Amino acid sequence: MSKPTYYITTPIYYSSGNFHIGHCYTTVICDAIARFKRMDGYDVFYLTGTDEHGQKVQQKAESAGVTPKQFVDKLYDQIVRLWKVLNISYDKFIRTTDDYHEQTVQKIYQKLLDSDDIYKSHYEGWYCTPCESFWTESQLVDGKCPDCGREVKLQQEESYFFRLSKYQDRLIEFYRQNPDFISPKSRMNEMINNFIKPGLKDLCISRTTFDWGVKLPFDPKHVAYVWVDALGNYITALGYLQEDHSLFDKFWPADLHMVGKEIVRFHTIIWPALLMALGLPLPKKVYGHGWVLFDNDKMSKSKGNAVDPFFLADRYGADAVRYFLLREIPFGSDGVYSNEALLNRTNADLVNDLGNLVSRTTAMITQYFGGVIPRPNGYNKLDRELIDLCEGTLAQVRADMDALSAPDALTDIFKIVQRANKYIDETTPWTLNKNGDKERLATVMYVLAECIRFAATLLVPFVPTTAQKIFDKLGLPLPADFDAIKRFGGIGDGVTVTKGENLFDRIDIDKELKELDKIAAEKNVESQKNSPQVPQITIEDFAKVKLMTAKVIACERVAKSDKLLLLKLQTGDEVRQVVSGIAQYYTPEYMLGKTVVLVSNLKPVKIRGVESNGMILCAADGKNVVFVTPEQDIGSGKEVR
Ligand code: ME8
Repeated sequence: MSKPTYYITTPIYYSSGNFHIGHCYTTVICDAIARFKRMDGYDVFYLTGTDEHGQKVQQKAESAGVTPKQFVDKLYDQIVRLWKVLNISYDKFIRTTDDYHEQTVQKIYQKLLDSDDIYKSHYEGWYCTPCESFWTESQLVDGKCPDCGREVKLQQEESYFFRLSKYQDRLIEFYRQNPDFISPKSRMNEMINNFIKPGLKDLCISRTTFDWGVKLPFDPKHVAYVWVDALGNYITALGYLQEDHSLFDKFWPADLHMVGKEIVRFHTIIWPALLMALGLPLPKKVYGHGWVLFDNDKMSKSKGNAVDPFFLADRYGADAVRYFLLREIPFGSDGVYSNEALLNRTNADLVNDLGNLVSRTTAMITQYFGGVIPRPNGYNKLDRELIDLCEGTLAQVRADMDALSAPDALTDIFKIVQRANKYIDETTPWTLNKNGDKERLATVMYVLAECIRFAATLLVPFVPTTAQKIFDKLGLPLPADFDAIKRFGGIGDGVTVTKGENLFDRIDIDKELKELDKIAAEKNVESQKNSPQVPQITIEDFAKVKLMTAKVIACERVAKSDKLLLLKLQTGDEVRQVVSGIAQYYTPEYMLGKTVVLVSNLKPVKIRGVESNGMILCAADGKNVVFVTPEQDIGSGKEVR
C-alpha cells in the first residue's frame, strides 16, 4: 500500500539582507513537522527557497555595486549554509530566478490572460518598497505601511490587474466550508473583517518602474508583481505546467503552508483566488505563526536587534537553537528571544533533564553490568507506570503535532525524561547494588534504557543530532520510523552502551552572559572601526552652506531615466531648476506644491544633459528616501540654519 502524502512549505525567503534567528523559526518548525510526518509513515515533500526578484533587490544590488543576480547568489549561498548548519531536511530548494520557475510564471500569466482574469489599466496607490505591497489610503496607519510602519509612496503606473474582486464570494464560501483553512482561528477573523468585508479590489500584478523580475510574455516591458511570482513557487517547484509534472500530480494540493502572521493575507486571499482562476484545488491549511521578538520588537536586521543564528549554532550547537525555538516560543503567538532564555532552557531541559538521565543511566549500566543492557526480570506496579507512559506518548505527541504544537509535543516527550529521572530516585539503584539485588537492578536498568530509547526516538524530529548521539550511546541504530516504539521492550540481548562525553555541557549562565556582552561590545567596536571616519567641521565651515526653503511649482521625470526628477523651485521671487534622484520614491504629481529644503549655493552641474542648480535635502536609510520639509508652512526662500 502506498504511503499517504504530505506536502509542507515554508515561505520563500527574501534575498535582500542577512538572516537572523527569527527567520529560522518558520524553517525549524517545518523541519520538525516534516521529520515527524516522515517517521510517522507519510511520504513527505518539504519545500523551501528564496524570493529573489523585485525592486528592493534591484536597489540593494545597485547600492552594493553588483548585478541583482550576483547579489542574490551571495544570499542564496548564505541561506543554504544556514539550513545545513541547522540540519534542515528540505526535499527541494526553489529559487525564483531558476529558469523553470520563471518560464512557468510566464505560462501562469498567459493562462490568466487567456481566461480573462487579467486586464490592463492604470494603478495609483501607496507602495511600501520593503514589503513590496500596495495599499489604499484607508489601509494606511498614520500614513505609513500598516505591516512594517515604514514610509509609503504614491505611485502611478500602467499595470495589469488580476480580477481579485470576482473571487470575493467564492473565497468567503470556501472559508465557510473549510473552517480550519486559516489557523489559528483568530487570523481567519482578521482576514474576513480587515480585508474581505471592506470589499476586495482588483490587484495590480505587474510593474514597469524596474525590470528585475519575470517579464510578462504578452507585454515584456512589464515584470510580474513579486507576490504572484513568489506564491507561484509552491506549484512551479512541483512541475506545474511543465513536462514532468509527476510531483505536482502526487503532492498538490499542499497540506500545509506555514507562514509568519504578517504574510497570512497573501496566502489566504490572493493565493487561493489565483488558484481558483487557474482551476486548481486549494491548499488544505495556511498556518500563521507568531514572531520571535527581541525586547518586544520584531527582530530585524534594519532595526539592529538581529541575533546571528550562525554564531549561536556554533557556540551552543544547532540542537540547542532548534530546541529553544520549538519549545520556548508559544506556537501561534509571539515569543521573546533573549540570550538568558536560551541558556536557561538549555541548562534546564537539555543538560539537567535529558543529559543527566542519559549519563546516569549509561554510567550505571557500565558500572553494574559491564556496559551490557541487562534483561528485565518481571515488572512491578512502578515499572508499569513508566511503561504505560512510554507506550502512550506517541499518540499524545501525534495529537500535538496534528495541532502543529511543537512546544506541547516536547513537553509530552520530556514527561518520559522527567518521570525516568524520578524513577532513579525512587528505585535507588545504588542501594539495590549494595544489597546485591541484581535481579531488580537489571529490571530498573532495562526500564531506564527503554525510557531513553522511547524519548530519543520521539526527539529525532526536533533535535536530530542529539537523538543520534543518544542512540550511539545506547549502542542502537537510529530508528527510521516510530514502529520501533509501538511496544515497550524493544531492546534485545547483548546491547552495549558507552558513556562517552556529555550530550550538553552545563553553562555557567552569569559568566556566559558577561562573555556574550563582551563579544557584542567587541563586535560593535569592530563595526565602528570599519565605518569611515567623518571629519569634524567648524560652524564657519557649516555657514558656507546656504540652505533655504523652496516650493515645488513644476515637476516632471527626466527623459530616459527612471531615477531622476526635474523640479522647478520657487525661492522667494526666484525660480530655478534642480535635478533630484528621487523618481523611484516620489511621483511628479506628489511633489507638486511641496516645500523642500534646497542647498542653494552648489555649483551648477549638468545631469543627463539637464542643468541642475542646487540640491534638495533627503533622509535615507538604505531602503527608503524621503525629502526634508519644514515642520510648518513658512513660505519659500526662507533661510534654513
Ligand atoms: O515574507 N520571527 O520573506 P521573509 C518569526 N519572501 N518569523 C520571522 C521573523 C521573526 N522575527 N522574521 C521573519 C517573505 N520571519 C516573502 C515570502 S512566500 C510566497 C514569500 C519569517 O524573508 C516570516 O514570517 O521576510 C516568514 O515566514 C519567513 O521568515 C520569511 O520571511
